[in-house]
Amino acid sequence: MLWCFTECKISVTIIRWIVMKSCTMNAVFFFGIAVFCRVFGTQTENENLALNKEASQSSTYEIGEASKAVDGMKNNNDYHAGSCSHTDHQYNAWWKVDLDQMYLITRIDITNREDCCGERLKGAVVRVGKEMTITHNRMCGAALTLNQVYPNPVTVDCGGWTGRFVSVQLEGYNTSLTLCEVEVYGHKDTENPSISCPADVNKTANVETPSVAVHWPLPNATDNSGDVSISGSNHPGSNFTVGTTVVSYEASDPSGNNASCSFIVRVKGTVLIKFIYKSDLRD
Ligand SMILES: [Ca+2]
Ligand SMILES: [Ca+2]
Repeated sequence: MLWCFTECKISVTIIRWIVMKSCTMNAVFFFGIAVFCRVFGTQTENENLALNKEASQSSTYEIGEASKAVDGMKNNNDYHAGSCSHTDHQYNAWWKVDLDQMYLITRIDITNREDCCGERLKGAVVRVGKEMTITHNRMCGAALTLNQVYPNPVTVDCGGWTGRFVSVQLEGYNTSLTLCEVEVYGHKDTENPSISCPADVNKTANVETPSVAVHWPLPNATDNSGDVSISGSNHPGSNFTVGTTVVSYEASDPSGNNASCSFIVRVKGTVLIKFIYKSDLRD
């Protein structure tokens, strides 16, 4: 055993720990708690990404500021202990947290109030996405049923959707939204999409129509996030003039990871030869 330094990347902060490390086993012990992590690796799935992040809500009732749902304390048996968010009684009450960065979100644990009124969470819709306007983001499953809001925590499966904003909203209900804690788990997406382009295309044009429309199938692109967009330098069906053109495509995922591919469009020219018969000649 040796005393040495190891760094573990946690969210956007690199915390330098003095640890007792077995340099042969790459096992790290921190104050007696065994933690295994890769040096400069990504954060673990056990990190609550929402903890102390910026939260907001549609309105605030008494001491129930939005930040109380991400303060790391639950106290779900006593709202007056001051660890739960609480909106006014209103239609479509909402709460959201800004995670600062995009993450692949696997699950969200919601701690519901248990000293009273827990049934108010029935019908809550959880959304994840990149948009500040929460209704533009994807729903994680269906609205919560009465059976789901007990017992704590209420676990919502987000299926790995990518997002920066996580929201809870009582869509279509006229009541208060109270959340004693919202924990968000997932990880950054560091994986590039994959994309494959079609084969090169060869076409022929002639002197009377020096450009020709060229068609090709769109590239296949996939990503671990299940969400990939494609952009290209040219569109299928575009006119190409005689010569060689490199057509390139780029695939992007919501976290900004990219991949590209290309293929070549070759257009050959032909000479139009007209035969003039002797009988057609005139003096
Ligand atoms: Ca709390
Ligand atoms: Ca990706």
